[in-house]
Amino acid sequence: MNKAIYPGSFDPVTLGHLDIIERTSKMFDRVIIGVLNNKSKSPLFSVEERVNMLKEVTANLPNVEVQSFEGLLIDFVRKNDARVIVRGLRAITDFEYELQMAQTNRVIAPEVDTIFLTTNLRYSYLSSSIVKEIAEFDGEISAFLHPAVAEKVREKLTARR
Ligand code: COD
Repeated sequence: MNKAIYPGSFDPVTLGHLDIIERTSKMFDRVIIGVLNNKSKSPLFSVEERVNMLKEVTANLPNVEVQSFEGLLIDFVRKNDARVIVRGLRAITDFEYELQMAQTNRVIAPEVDTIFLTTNLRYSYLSSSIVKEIAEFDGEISAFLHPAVAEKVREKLTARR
């Protein structure tokens, strides 16, 4: 089976991520979204919340599955018996980090390749961090997020005040 892993923090998933997921789901038989549970960071949403949001917004894509992972990405890729990692590229600023990661992962696991999808121009400026900053200051976030995710961000920030 032709399988791809799309890993990330997804804190929270944006329309930019969703665009990459939809396009990837048309290219592969199966897409596994890997949500990093990074215990050294303090994300806005817990890993369970991020996984649940991703499940909700990808429910219309039958070949997409969502899992969390800890530790090395390559171990997660191997555990799922996949050979391809998908990453999104927005601008040259993403490129250096992405290239370093892809090359390092390839040394660790030569059987695994990383492929890059360039962002949809509509979302080329979009990042989870910017959306969280706008929401912190009560700005309008509905242009950047699925409505269900936008609602969860508002609820989370209201609960934290
Ligand atoms: N348009 C298109 N793509 C986008 C957009 C957008 N608007 N926004 C984000 N993306 C892409 C990103 O470029 C990325 O490819 C993907 O979507 C996910 O983005 P994030 O920001 O949620 O995820 P990251 O970059 O924080 O994920 C990093 C990993 C979790 C993949 C990385 O830290 C990792 O692999 N960690 C595990 C430990 C490990 O193996 N380390 C060694 C790596 S060499």
